[in-house]
Amino acid sequence: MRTTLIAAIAAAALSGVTAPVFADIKDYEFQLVQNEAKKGEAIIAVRLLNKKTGKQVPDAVIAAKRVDMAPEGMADMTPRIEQLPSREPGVYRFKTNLSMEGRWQLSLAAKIQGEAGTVENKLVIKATP
Ligand SMILES: [Cu+2]
Repeated sequence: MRTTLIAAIAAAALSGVTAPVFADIKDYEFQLVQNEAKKGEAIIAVRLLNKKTGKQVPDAVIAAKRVDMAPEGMADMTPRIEQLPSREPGVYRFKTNLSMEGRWQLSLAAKIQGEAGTVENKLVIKATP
């Protein structure tokens, strides 16, 4: 009985017809607009993308944000980071101070309207001289 039910669910999932289409939080991803910034005060722009549709996703709520220098073994270098108003739907902007040349890690967590779960990404941006 149980195996029959599981087989039926598997068959339905494989057919892709009867199974409802769920958007998955894993379909969303933050991407840097630019991979490099000049050392010092910087505005970092990221786009939030729905990888399935290729569309940018506006109105997400940034639940957590952090910048540190973990990629250079300096995880305790954590400058302040502040969210700035968006100028383009689906593009989120942050102001911070990349006080040292090298690779910095931007960690973001966001909630998306109508989706369960949290998008979490770590992005590496290079501070240049
Ligand atoms: Cu450093």
